Amino acid sequence: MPPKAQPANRRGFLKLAGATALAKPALARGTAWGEVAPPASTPGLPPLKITDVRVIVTCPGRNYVLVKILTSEPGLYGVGDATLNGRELAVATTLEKHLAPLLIGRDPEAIEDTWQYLYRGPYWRGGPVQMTALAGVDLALWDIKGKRAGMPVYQLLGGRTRQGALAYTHASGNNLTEVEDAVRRAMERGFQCVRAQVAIPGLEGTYGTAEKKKSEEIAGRVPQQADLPHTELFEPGPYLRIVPKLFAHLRATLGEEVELLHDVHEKLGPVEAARLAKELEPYHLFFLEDPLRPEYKESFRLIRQHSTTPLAMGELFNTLWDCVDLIKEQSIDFIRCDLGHIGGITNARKVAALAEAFQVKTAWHGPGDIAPATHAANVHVDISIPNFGIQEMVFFPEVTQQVLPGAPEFKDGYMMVSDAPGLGTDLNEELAKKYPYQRAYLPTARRRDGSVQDW
Ligand code: KDG
Ligand code: MG
Repeated sequence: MPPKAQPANRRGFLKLAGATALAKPALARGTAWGEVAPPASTPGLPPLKITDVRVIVTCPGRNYVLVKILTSEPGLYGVGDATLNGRELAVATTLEKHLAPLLIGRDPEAIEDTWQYLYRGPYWRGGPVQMTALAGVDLALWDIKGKRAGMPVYQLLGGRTRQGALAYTHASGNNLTEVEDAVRRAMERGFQCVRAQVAIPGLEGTYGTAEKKKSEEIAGRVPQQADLPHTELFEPGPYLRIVPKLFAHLRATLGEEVELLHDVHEKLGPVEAARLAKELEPYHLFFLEDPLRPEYKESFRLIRQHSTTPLAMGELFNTLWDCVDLIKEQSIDFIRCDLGHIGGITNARKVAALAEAFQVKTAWHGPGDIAPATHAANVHVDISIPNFGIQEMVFFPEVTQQVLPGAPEFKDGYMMVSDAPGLGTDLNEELAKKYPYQRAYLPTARRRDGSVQDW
């Protein structure tokens, strides 16, 4: 016989209530909501749930990984970018096999809760693969929130602080005059700020200079034809001799007005980087980018002690915590994380707020190997924070724009984001199928003696 449901007297009832409370103690304290965050309580709107998570890997010109999150509201979905150049399938698998099952049924409006759950929940946190997957989810959720609110994401972040994001493009060449010509072309196109890279004499395919095409017309500089990595050569001596000559030439021929930048791409040691920063001082760079490997943050002090060339760092960082020391010591002037590799807008706005407190500006990574959704996210953050510095940009080829429409537009030296609700970017799923994934790697680099060098 089952026990009677009703207690015989009040004392018995209290006892039973107590027993129930003991059996579910967390519920009684209001902390046992379970795995799924509480339903949305936006007044006037029905609760919303994630109903499907689709991961699309496509190669319209180069490989991209997209995350499409569908919701219980018919027609309401968000698209995020989860591209990690050369490791696309690792991120796609993480999303499909590990994150998607955790997302189904959750409230897409609870972005911060979902971020914390996916970042801290698995115990194994961080790293480029997981943080890129997380960024894909994060961007899709901000896209959904904006669409639901009928607002572009920058409005959700506090509204405009500026009309557009000051942009820089790339110029490169095999010798000083080729670079000069490329900078002039960029200036004619409306750029006030240009990153300049030159080939190292005697070494094949220096970083940033491999292509023969006008660098500002292609999405990224890394050719993806080869299905195995090709190897470039690097030697610090010739590199350190040619780069100051490049900037002396550019200042002599182009004058002081154009803002010039240079990417070291984490290739140098501390003393070499300090020497380069010091020798570039007379040419007043807007910034010298990523002079050291991300493991060696303390070595930035040495560069600082020897030069006033502004420093930027961060495209290989994966979390807010990677940025903390450099920012709080004011060892850099620009933090340039990749929103697509540090977990999206949710983490980037914290990086920006931390940087604001220490007079550091933002310069988010904006190469061709992240999809238009991340470029749009960059600009939504850029135009809604007080301490924006500059935005790297590329022009996507026609085929990429057809599959992934809505990239921010370039106007008179600035990047403009659309006022469409959400991020303003989308994915043409049918067309994406026509461009299946192609195995491709970033190049690697070696010294002349055959030893491994950072690319
Ligand atoms: O995939 C690697 C590229 O994103 C990176 O080499 C681009 O350094 C880069 C930059 O500054 O755009
Ligand atoms: Mg770079």
